[in-house]
Amino acid sequence: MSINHIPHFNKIIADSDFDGLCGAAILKKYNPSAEVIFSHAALIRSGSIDQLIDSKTAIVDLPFHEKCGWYLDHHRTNKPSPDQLSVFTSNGGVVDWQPTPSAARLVYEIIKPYCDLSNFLDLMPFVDELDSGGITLQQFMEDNELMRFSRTLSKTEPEYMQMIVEMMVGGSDINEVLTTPVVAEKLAFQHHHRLELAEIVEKNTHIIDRLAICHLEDTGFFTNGYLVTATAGNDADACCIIHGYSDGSVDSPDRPPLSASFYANSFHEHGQGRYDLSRLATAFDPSGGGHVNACGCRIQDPGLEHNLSQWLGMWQRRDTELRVN
Ligand SMILES: [Mn+2]
Repeated sequence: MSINHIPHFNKIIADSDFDGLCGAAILKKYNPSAEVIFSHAALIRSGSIDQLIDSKTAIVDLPFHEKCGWYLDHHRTNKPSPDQLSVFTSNGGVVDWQPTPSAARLVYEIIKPYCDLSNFLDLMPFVDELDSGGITLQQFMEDNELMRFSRTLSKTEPEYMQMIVEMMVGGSDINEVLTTPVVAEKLAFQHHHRLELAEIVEKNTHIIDRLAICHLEDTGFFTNGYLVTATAGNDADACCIIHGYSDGSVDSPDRPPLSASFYANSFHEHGQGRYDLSRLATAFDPSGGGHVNACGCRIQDPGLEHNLSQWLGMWQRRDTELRVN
């Protein structure tokens, strides 16, 4: 039996980051018998997990999929079109899309009236900040346990992710999670790994016309935008990170394909909200997208050099081509 407007669901498919993890854990706290599957935007878009999605599936913090039953998200480029929406809802689907700072926040507000979510309370502001570029330079440099924890979350660690979901469903707060031995061990690793990564990023980043370009392709290293924009400091308004492998594929989690991520410099006073970076992410890859300030795509034919030089051109014409009104 479902309560009020909350649809029946027995499966939760969520993004594999902190936002997706919290969104999934909150939904599972409401319905502990639901199965949680952590996925990734590219896997939804490529159709690789179509067979897992049915009308009892809730999708959180990921691109829209017409076969699911309940779609919850906050990404601007994922908002279903009016046509998609009317077809979907006439088939019984429910859409909760709001431009909240995090998808977890959206889920939290929906579930809160029906379920005790007090163990999530302390965590929510951080998840919002992290997912919407609200981390300050000071917070970033401090690299506290929550920052480190966010980097331990990955699609390549399904058992670890499930363990954390189970703890949160069981009522553990974030401090209990962080002090669990297996988590604490990963936090220590992340502390050291970041020092190493910071060196790699510094060595592989160059700035062209206030765009910091960081080449991590084929290095085995990955980073979010914060480390690159912190490295670039006031010399860049945004960054473009190239990662993945020249011989990678969306179906091999350990060896993803060549991709680009774009982030506005959230540490810079006017860094955010000025330019719509999602226009870069969707310029060649129809399945690229995300937020105005944070988005990504896969490198498309004829290849990295071409894509990158075109993006640079668009960036150099940013006041006409990317400017947000
Ligand atoms: Mn999100």
